[in-house]
Parts: sequence; structure tokens; C-alpha cells
Amino acid sequence: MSEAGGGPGCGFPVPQRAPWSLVAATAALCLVSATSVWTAGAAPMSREEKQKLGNQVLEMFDHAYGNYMEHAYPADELMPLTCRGRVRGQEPSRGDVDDALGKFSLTLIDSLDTLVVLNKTKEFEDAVRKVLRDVNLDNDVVVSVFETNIRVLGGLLGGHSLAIMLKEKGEYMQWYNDELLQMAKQLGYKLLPAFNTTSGLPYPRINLKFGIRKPEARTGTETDTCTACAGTLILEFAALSRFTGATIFEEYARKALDFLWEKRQRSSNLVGVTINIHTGDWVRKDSGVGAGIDSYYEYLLKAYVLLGDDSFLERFNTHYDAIMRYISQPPLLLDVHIHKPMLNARTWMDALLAFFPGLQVLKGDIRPAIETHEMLYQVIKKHNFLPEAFTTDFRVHWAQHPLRPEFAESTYFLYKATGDPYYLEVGKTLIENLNKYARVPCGFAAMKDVRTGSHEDRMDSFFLAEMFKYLYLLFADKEDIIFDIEDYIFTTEAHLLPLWLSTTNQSMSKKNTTSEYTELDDSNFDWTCPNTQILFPNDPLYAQSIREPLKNVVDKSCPRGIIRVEESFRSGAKPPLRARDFMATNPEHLEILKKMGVSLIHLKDGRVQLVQHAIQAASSIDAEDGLRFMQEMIELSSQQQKEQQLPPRAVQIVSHPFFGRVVLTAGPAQFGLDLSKHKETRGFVASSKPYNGCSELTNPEAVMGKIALIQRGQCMFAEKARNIQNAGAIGGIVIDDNEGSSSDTAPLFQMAGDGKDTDDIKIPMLFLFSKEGSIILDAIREYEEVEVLLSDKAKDRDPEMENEEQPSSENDSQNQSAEQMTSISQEVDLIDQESLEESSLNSHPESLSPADTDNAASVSPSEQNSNPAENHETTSLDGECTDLDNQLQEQSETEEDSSPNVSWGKKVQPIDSILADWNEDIEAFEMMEKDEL
Ligand code: DMJ
Repeated sequence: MSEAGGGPGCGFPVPQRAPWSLVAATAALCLVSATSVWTAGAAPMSREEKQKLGNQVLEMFDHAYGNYMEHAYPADELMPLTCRGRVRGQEPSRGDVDDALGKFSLTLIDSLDTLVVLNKTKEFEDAVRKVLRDVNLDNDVVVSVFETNIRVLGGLLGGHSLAIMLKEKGEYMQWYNDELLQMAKQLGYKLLPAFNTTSGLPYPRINLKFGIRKPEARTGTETDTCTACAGTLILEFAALSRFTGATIFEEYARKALDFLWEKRQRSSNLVGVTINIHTGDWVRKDSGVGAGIDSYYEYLLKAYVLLGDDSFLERFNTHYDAIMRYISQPPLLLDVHIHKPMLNARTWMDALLAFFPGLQVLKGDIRPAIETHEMLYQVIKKHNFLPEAFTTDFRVHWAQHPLRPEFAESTYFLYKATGDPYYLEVGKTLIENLNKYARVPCGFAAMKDVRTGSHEDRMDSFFLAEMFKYLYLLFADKEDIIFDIEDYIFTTEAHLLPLWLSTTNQSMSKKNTTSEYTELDDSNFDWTCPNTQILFPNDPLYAQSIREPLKNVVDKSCPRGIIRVEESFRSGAKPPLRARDFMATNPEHLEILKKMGVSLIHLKDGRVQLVQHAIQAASSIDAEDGLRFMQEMIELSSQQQKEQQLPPRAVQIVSHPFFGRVVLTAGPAQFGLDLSKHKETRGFVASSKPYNGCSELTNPEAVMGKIALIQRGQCMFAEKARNIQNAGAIGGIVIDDNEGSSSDTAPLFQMAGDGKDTDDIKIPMLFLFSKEGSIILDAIREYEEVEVLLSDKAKDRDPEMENEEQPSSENDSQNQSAEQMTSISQEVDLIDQESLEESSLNSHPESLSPADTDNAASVSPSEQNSNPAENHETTSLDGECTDLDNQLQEQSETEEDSSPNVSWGKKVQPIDSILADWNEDIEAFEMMEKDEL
């Protein structure tokens, strides 16, 4: 495929039943670039600058791959903070995330074809030899079928595809004799027992040695899988069949896809997130384009491209139509219910959906791709990375970021489609942020919390498989790559499969699709895609003109959540009442509630309860609005509860050779200097004697003016703090005595006081779990002088930090007036007995489900702390929308006075409600991770 523009296929109908090779090429043409015709818009980037950035990507890859090979190989992954390999069973379990690890040198296999794309042919040759020599696929370990397929089978096939390409070129890999393919086939057979279900949907996990059925397998009792898990096999399995001639793989993957298609919700044409593999019932009926579903859609379109099978395109188009009708609310993509697709299922988006603009480019739908990508980029500019989940008003919902590549992927495809140098600048920012915030001396570490800049001891294999490939390709010219990238299709893990497979060993696909041809619905058969030749030369500012209206969507405006703003304004209708805008004393609002079938009940104890009876709504549309209002109210309050918990703190090692690159997640204390309100504290660390800090220190000279390290246990945290403070310490770090504990696996907590007045404690105190603590202890052993920064958010790791002068050793806390300290301790209020009692008297709104609300569901705003005043107080933390917030604040203060019956005002929350909420969040997140990494 040429770089020179739209190519002959785009913009013109393609005959049905076209030869597969033509169909494959035609679909792929939809992403053909306008690079060569771009003349205006963002300032063009010079060839030198592009080369410089390309070289920077190469250096970063070397840093990641080199450290993996040196310190972790043959383990599956590198742990970049502790600089060693992650071996399953030897580290505390992280739950389902570990199911990607099969003791098969995952990162090496996932990196194979990246080496060739990055022009490291020699290293590729070495890596292939290592895989053939060292990797064992017969381990007694239970792995995820989905992850093993996309990362390992895909990695082996990508490696094979490029090995044969190199061999044919005649210089490298002359010894290669399909050995990677043989391994891939062996692995393929190991995965097949997972498909032994009546539905044909695979079990989510399999034991590599014992399969599923045998008792030793320790798996096979699962009933559910995610849609993406069952629907993301066809590219690898079909490639394996076509490379080897063993048709069984393609047959199994097709059967699973056929079943999912059959089970789509027929009126909305959407699929749910999880499905019962035996009955085919939808287990989770929410539907989006992110976690749990994403690559199912991706594989339908790409299966059409790779295999030339019309039925896949028809299915994709049908789903795409539904996605654009219900889920796409430009620039947002919001989950809905498959049965009630006009109802949003969430008010937040997950980071995995960032691949979708790239898929829209492949489909040829450029405008919404540009819009969503721009929205995502603004979220990134705000938080440096895309948080795992973020709300519709762009606040952090899940603060982690495991260096996911989806946004880089979409950036690459958008650049190919538009040729707009803006996307090169976006790529440059991604590179800068990775180096500034994620780079550590031993690789790149996932972000544990994008707000604090703290790290997780984790570098996932997809970072090497995907991120470096897309970033390198973004800046590369055709001559920088030793083969023609456009002869290949990217799998979801960015492994490369050759398009010529469409004409190889195709007999079984013909056999299976004959009946489908007769059923094709031409009315929804989108054979064409926009012709970039026409789009861009006529309007070189096309992409920019789409981005322009969204310029401030994240930073300067306060989007009103899930409202379909455009639609309602266009029709002149009033937007429905949002939970966050609701005022209990606003007569207009009360009228709207009534229309929606929601009534306000004043409880005896002065609180107010909301109840919805859908049947009492004025119309079915009002009933739907009411249901959504109730859902929003629940989400809003649970979000506020989360926000009101103390966020984690950061311990950042700033001395040589770390220079701020290692950031550890720490728990705060309910006493001492509050780092969120005061300047950070910086100092050298010293261990206290006795190490538990439970009595007067015997080494005050060692801790004087320093940050004392103390071990947890044997006395109260406050007592330790007083002892080190008396010895002259300027801060303290309590390290967990529970060996192996880590904030990766245990929830952070606040160190409580001792029940007495703790105002006398002026120094900041932070808590580290044992694993994070031992990083500091190891550093002391190695470097003696170790300086750290205690703060609420890690400081930028500019190169200047290396030269930065040490600030005055004066203790910040000692400069704080007693008055200030008192006010801090008042604000960090403990949960009171009264609120504990309240919580036990009231039902938990968490149990409220959309189905429940059809009859009568209730929620107590006061129990959930959904005071409008507080709503705005908490949602304006980022300093935006201040005027509106202030207005509302004032308004609600007046309301409180005039409306004594409405007890909105409690700041404290019942502890069991916090815990229930917290647990629910953890479960939801675990479920999300389980569904898909
Ligand atoms: C990758 O393993 C694949 O892209 C997958 O489809 C989704 N998630 C990860 C990276 O985030």
C-alpha cells in the first residue's frame, strides 16, 4: 500500500464477494495516510526532529528491554523498582493480573517483532535463539486464555512472520526453519481444550500442562468470561491455521465469534461485558467499547481485513452503527445497558477505550476519532497519563496507569490518516512524560497514582510489545523501517501478521461462510470509507477544525456529565436535571422530580430520602430520566465518599542515583504535619534505635535533623512519632513489620492517633509497606546517604533535580504555628459514634440496581453525604468552575438555614459505608482487570 494518498479503493464501492486479497487491501486502505499532501495546520516537524524523536524511542526501548534482559530474564516480567524478575508464585499474588504470567519469558516473546520494527535485527536473531533454547510451554501454571493468545501466541506468530520476511531478504535468519511457528502450534494445541464447552466459548483460564478437565488442572469451574476474552482469538488462530494448514484453530475461533454474534442483544445490536460460557446468558449487561469488550469489535473489522470474509464486516458495521447510536456521545464514549441503550450505565470511562479512535480510522470514520482522541489528550495533559478510569467531567476515577499503549496506538493511526503534524507533537509529549514520570533506573515503572506520581513495581510486557512500536512508527519515514509495514496488520497486542494470509489455506473459511452470504443485509453494508484524497487536500485544516471546538473541553469547562448536550440544545429542549445540580429547596427541581416519579420523603430524624416509582412518572421518557437521576445520585455520593478519604502520600528518593525517579506510595497519618496543606519535607534518612521507636531513642545524634525510619509494631504510631520528634527528627517513616506486604496488594490506611490529644506532634509521619520500605533500606545499604522527599505528590523529575541544592534543613513542621496545627487536626476528623449508628439504621444504596428502581428504590442523600454544598465543594478541587461552585455553595448554605428538615450537612461518613463503598470499588476494579488487563 502506498503512502501517497487514498488509493484506488477509498470512496468507491467495492464489489461484494471480491477476491479476498483485494478486500483485505481495500479495507486497509481506509487508514491510508494523507502525509504527503499535508500543507497547513500545526507547524510541520522537520525530518531531523522526527529522527531525533525516533532515536529517543530507540534509547528508551533499550533501557526497558536491556534491564529486562539483564535483571529479569527468563522471568516473565521485570519489576523495575526492585530490579528483578517477577516469577509467579514467588511474589505476593496480584490476583487475575498474574494470569498473564505462564513462566514462559512473556516479555521476551512479546518483544520479538518490536525488535525488527525498531531495526534491531541482530538482537532479534539473538532473541529468537533464546526463545527456542529457553522457553518451556508445558508449565504447571494456570494462565488466561485471552492473554496467552494475544501476547504469547501472537508474539510467536509475529516473530515468525518477520523471521520469514528477513530470511527471504537473504541476510539475517538464514538458519530459521519455522521453529517459532512450531512453538506457536504447540501452544495452540494447549489452548484448544479451553473450547470444550457446548457454546464453543472458551473457558477463561487453562493449565498449560494439565488443560482443564484433570483434577491437577486447578481450573475449569468458571462459568463466565468476558466478551473480548472470547472474541479476540480469530486473528492469531486463523493465522496459525493458515500458516500451518491445520484448520482446527480457525474453526474454533470462528465458532466462538458466531456464538457471540448470535447472542447480541437483538434490538440494540450491542453485546454485554461478560457472558455465561455454558448458557450464553449475559452476566453483565453493560456495554461500551473499553474493558471487557474492546478487542471483540477490533477483531471483527480486522478479521475482515486479514481474511476477506464479508460476514465479519457486516457484523462489525452492525455493531458500529449501534455504538455510534448509543455509546458515542462525542467526544465521550459512555457505557449503556444493552436492553436500555438510551440509559448510561456509568458516569466514567476507562483507559482501554483509547484504542477506539485508532479503530475508527481503520473503519474510515475520522471525525469522531479526532474528537475522542482530542478529549483523551486533554485528560493526559492534565494528569500526565491517562488514568485507568476518569469521570465524564474528567476527574480521576481510578488513579493507576500501567503504561498502556492504546492512546499512542490511536495517535499513530490518526497521524497516518490525517498527516497532521499535531499528532507528532502529541507523540513527543508522550515520550517526555514517560521519561519524566515513569522512567526509573531499572526500566519504566507503572504509575500507581497519576496524581501523586507514585510507582508500582511493574512493567507489563505490552509496554514493549506495543508502546515502542507505535511511538517509533509515528516518527519513522518509510526508509527507516526495513520492510513495508503496510503489508501487515496489527493484532490487538500490536503483533504483525502478513496480509498475504488472506489468500492462503482459505478453504475452511469459505466453507463456513457460505450460508452467511445469503443472509447479508445490504442496507447496513458499509463498503466504503471516506476518501482521504478528497478530505485533506481540499481542507488541510480538516483535523484542526474538528479539534478546535474541543480545545478547552477538559480544562476550561465543566461538562455536564452524561448529558447529550448537543442533542438537547439542538432540539431546544431543556436538559434533564442532573443529580449534581439538584437543590432540595428549588421548587422547579421538586417539580421535575415529581415528573420523573421521584418523591422526597422527610424522615423522622430530619433526613431526606429519595424514592422512585417509575410508574408514577409522567411519561416513559421521564421515568428513564428519573432512573438515570437516581443512578447519578448514587454514583455521585460514592465518588464523594472516595474523594473525602485521605489520598495517598509520596516518598520520593531524590539523592543519587535516583534523582526523584523512585516514588513510593505511602499512607498518611491522622496526626502531625499534613503534607497536603504544607510544603513537602526533605531530608536524609536514618534508622532509629531502637528500631521500633517505642522508647527514648539511644541514637539521637544519628536522627537529629533527619527523617527517622521506624519499624511498625509494639506501640502506638503516635508514641513512635513523639520519640523521634524528641530526638530531633524532622519527619518519620514507619515501615511495616509484616514482611512482603506491599501497597500493590494491601489497601493503604491512615495511621491513627492514640486517642489522646496529638497536637504536640508537629513532624510529618508517613507509612510504607514492607516492600516499599525495603527499597529505602536497600538504598541505604548501597549508598549510605539517602535523601527523600515526603509530600502529597511527587515533584517533577527534571534533570535539574540532580543539581538541585538541598533546601535548608529546617523542619517545615517546626515553623508551623500551634494554631495552624490545631486547625489541621480538627479537619482530619474521626468518624463519630453518631454516624456509625446512623449507618446501621439505613439500608445501603449500593444495593440499588437499575432493575430495582423500576419498582421502588430509595436512596438517602444524607446518608450518602450528597449535600449539594458538598457536591460542589468536592467537585471543584481542581480549582475549576469556581464561580459556579461559589454560587452554589452560598445558595446551599442559605438553604440549610431555611430548611431545618433537610439534614444534608454531615461531613463525617459511617465507617461501614466507607468500607462497603471501598470494597465495592475494589471489586469493580478487580472485575474490570479480570475482564481484561
Ligand atoms: C494489551 O495487552 C492489548 O492491547 C489488549 O487488547 C488490551 N490491553 C492491553 C494493553 O493495555
